[in-house]
Amino acid sequence: MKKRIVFATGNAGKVKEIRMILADLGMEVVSMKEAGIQIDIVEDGKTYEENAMIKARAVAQYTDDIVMADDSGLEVDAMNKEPGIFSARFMGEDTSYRIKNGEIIRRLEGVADEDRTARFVCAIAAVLPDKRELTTRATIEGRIGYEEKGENGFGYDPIFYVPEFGKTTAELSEEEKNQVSHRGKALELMKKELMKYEDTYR
Ligand code: ITT
Repeated sequence: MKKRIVFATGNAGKVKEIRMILADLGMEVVSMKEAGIQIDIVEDGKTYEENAMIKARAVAQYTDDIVMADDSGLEVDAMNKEPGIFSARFMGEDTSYRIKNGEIIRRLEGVADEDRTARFVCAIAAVLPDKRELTTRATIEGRIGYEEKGENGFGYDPIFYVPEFGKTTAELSEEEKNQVSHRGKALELMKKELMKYEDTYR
């Protein structure tokens, strides 16, 4: 029987993007909650890859489906690459992104355009039904803007300006963002990896 993909994330913004990016695999993609797996996972890794694998392994204990997880973050060069792996926890997990984004803009007051460089990083981890493990990583380079712009996406998207588009990732359509984003590119790499292991899930 064809396996489905259980995605080990509780972030609704991620789930929406991931579903769209993985659609052409022709496999059912469900969130851990939709799969009936409700567990608290302590993300105590030191890298995006470690944290992604911690999440994927935790959920893989409860299913023989393919499990994938995403660990991602925003690195602001003028803030010593913070918040980085602590992006969700920056200023507290429950603090609104209006406040978090406002704080980053405030910390960059007086910083010139060329020094406002930043990147989104995404690591994807997968645990296959035979418990083999895979990871991929990708980034998108941009700059921190001077105000929030755009309504699409989630999290830090309204302050992440992509020079090639002349827009923030919150002003891009879903399709546009997925084509160039850290998550889009890391998942495309994961799809290629998965093809090599087709025997273990079809
Ligand atoms: P899960 O662990 O349940 O997947 P999370 O939101 O806690 O959800 P992370 O630990 O990977 O996920 O934190 C990533 C944070 O980085 C996320 O909450 C956003 O603040 C930020 N982030 C990552 N990708 C982003 C994107 O595409 N657009 C805007 N912000 C993003």
